Amino acid sequence: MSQAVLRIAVQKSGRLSEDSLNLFKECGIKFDNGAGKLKATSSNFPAEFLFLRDDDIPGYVEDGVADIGIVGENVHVEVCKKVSEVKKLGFSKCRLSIAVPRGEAYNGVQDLEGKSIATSYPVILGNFLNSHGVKAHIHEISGSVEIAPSIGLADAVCDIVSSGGTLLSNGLKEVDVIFRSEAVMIGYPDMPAEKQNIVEQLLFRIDSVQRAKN
Ligand code: PRT
Ligand code: ZN
Repeated sequence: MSQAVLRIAVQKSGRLSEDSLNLFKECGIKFDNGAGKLKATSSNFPAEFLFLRDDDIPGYVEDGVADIGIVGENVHVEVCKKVSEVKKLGFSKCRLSIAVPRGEAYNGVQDLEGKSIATSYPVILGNFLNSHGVKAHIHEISGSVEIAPSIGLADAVCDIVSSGGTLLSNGLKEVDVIFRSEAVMIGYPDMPAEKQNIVEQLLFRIDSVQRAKN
């Protein structure tokens, strides 16, 4: 009988990649992720790594092509796939915030009534507005969201903020934090027992690494 191998989806290159790879390395899991590689098999742990765009990871896990994956909680919640959050990982922390032009007054979410808001996160923003009974036009764009007010595309933006530097350099101010995010491990909900077992071993190692740091 062939031994089960856990397929792990990680971001190929971006803000999650380095910390994701370091996490596995700190767990003592060896693999070769040489430049341009899309797949790597560990030499000392029953795991195989798939290097993908972060947006594609929840779908791969939902389809069972990957068993687990690492994404930002913002992506996990936005895409609403049938995958479960297995563990919060504590890195790639950021927030999803509303920002308006610096010179404009903002006294609360009700000020967004009737306004147009540019975002790449229409689901999370829509839920936030609904929960406050505010009706606004959500303008979905996939990138360079912060430029929208200055080119007349929207009155406000809802985007990921980390240092705040990008908002500042685009003449915007952060006025409401609507979601706080960090990297999370997501998993296929109906994993066979032998793969579940490998996930347990991995989680045990991650816990030890995290405990040693605190
Ligand atoms: O290519 P691929 O699709 O895989 O990557 P991506 O470009 O979609 O994602 P990437 O690598 O930028 O981000 C991956 C994840 O990192 C996000 O989903 C978040 O969970 C998390 N993260 C943490 C961030 C940031 N910090 C961040 N600062 N994601 C994006 N930003 C962007 C933000 O969109 C804005 O343009 O950085 C800018 C703001 O940064 P500050 O520091 O100027 O506030
Ligand atoms: Zn992406």
